[in-house]
Amino acid sequence: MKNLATTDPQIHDLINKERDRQEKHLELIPSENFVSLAVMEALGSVLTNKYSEGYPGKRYYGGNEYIDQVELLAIDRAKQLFGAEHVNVQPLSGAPANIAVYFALLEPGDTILGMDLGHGGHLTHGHPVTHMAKVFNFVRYKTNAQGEIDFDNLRQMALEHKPKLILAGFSAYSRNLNYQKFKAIADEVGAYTMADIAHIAGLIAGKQLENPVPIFDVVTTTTHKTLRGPRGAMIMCKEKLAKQIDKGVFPGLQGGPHDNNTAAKAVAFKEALEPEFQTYTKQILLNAKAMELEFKARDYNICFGGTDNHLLLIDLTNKQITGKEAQDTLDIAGITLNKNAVPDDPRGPMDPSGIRLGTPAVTTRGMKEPEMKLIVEMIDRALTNKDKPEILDQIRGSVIELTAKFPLYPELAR
Ligand code: DSN
Repeated sequence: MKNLATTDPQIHDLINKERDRQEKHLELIPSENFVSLAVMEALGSVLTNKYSEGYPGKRYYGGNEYIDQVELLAIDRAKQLFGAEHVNVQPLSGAPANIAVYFALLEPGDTILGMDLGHGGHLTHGHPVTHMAKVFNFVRYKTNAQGEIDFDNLRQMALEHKPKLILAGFSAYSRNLNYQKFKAIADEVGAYTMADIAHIAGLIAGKQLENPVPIFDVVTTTTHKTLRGPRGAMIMCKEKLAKQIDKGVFPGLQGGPHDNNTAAKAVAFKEALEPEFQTYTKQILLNAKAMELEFKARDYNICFGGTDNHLLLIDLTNKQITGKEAQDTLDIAGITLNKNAVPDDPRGPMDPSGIRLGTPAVTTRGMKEPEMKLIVEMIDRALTNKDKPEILDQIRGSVIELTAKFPLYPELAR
């Protein structure tokens, strides 16, 4: 980065510090991952210079002959990956993708049935603090005591509230979803079906989890989580909704697409179409299962009974430590995860009862089941010694030793 070093040494320095942080910490935030150098090169390319409001062949600016080809490649590859009829690759991130769908399909005041945030849902699925909650009438379902989605209750809620859209898909729910059951209930009440697969898109693309795209009307996803692409999102839908969805994104919500991100999405989709991506995503699941078993052996309370995907939500109430204390303690030890509410959490969101962690990023580094066992041992040791700086220091040393065996970007110039 010699130009950056000369022009802006402060930013150059901070980027290198962040790079070292990523290199020397264990990244367990389940929504984070490490992209390939090819994805990074596309992101840092001259495509960042272009304006291209509109869609391939129908732009409001000239000079889009190559950008059109980039966007069409991204669309074609996404269609191949997920078997989608129509794809819009322009959403800048997950929240605008979801907002574009609501406005594309619904009228203000319409009812949306989505999962409660505290039970693993997402802010953009109708949490009262969001702007969308002022525009649409969100009704929220929950998981039952066994950590399952109670479809009888969901059907009763659908019959009572008559939603125009039923939403499946979560940011802290670790079990498989029965898409056919959602679809049957939606059909009964005449609602659209929408899945937000942001967390599990890579696991679906890698053929490890069921794909809702052929079943649901609309499926949104970010591209930077298990899918291991650049920050951004996309919307997949049935052909009959294509025009509405495209208009919902542009001009309904966004301006010019970020063409460098579109190119990087295309690169990530190409990588995800390779057989190695299936091996990678299979290992994500094996690693999450290995963590689950090790946590259970150490008497940790895994919400929803365990995991079928890449993430674990852990209720720490029986460990006499809060989510925030755990996150802060693990930060000192070099292990990064996030505090998270657990179902019907009696504590507030800034210091909830749980932590959320996942395996996509450590799996990208090449770590496998033995390393997962080691990581859980380190987490447990840190949490049980949270007031002993010398122990946290020792764990920090072990983290540096472990991460050095699985280097990130060794060939990337500084
Ligand atoms: N922030 C993402 C996550 O961590 O799950 C979702 O928006």
